[in-house]
Amino acid sequence: MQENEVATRLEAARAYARQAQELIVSRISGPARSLSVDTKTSITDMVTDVDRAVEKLLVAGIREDFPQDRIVGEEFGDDGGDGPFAWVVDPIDGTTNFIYGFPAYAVSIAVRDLSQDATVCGVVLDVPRDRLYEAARGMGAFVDGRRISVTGQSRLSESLVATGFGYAAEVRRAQGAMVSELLPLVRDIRRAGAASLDLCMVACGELDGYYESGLWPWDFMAGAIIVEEAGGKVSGGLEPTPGAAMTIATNGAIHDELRHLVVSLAARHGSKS
Ligand code: LIP
Repeated sequence: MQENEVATRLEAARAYARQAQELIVSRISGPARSLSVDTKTSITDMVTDVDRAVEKLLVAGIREDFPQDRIVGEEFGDDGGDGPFAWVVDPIDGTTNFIYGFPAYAVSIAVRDLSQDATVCGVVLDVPRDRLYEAARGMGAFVDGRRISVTGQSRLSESLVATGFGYAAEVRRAQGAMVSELLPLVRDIRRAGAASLDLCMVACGELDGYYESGLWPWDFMAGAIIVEEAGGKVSGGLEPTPGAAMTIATNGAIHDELRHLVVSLAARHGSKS
């Protein structure tokens, strides 16, 4: 029964993500390209009319097909619902990239079973690369239907590690200080600008690890189940589970070492972990 409920939602999530992709692509194709851009928490934190239109599209689809389910989105917050499942959606993760046309932004959709307080399936659609990542608990992780898995790298010094930065200047100062100490200890650092895609890149072996403080549930929930189902590990820093304080995702082999380092650097530089 529960398995069926998850499979139905995963299938629906794929369809919603494809509809969202169509809407996004229609707004950036051809000579008519025009975005209306507002700012949110700071001048660096932007949102467009496309983010809002995509979230409305996702919410309308979910509401129609699963009227009892709860829905939480980045742009409009909690849409209500009192069923046992909750949808956590980011209409465009990587909005800054989207605005600039930098090719790293995604539609991210996670489904949670509230009775277990756990994500049961997730979809991340990388719009510029036209790749659909997905996972359901216990079923493995896939990109465009092909199974994916994490790297086997066990040395942090030979690991490619991604991170990201928040929007507040003070937070960025601490994050920058941390990354400057981490850089000499790893193979290299990447900052692509879309947390959901950083996680999928860990899942499919394009990165060995990733950490970031200050993420929201819609940034990481879908990507996190994709990493775990690809054989990787996801945790917080001091906390067991990923969250606003810290999200760490790796191939598993470097997890403890990266986590230990990130927690101690965060403590030293007054950042959250
Ligand atoms: C953004 C991320 C980015 C992260 C930012 C922000 P948005 O999401 O995915 O990688 O560093 O803090 O959360 O605002 O583009 O949906």
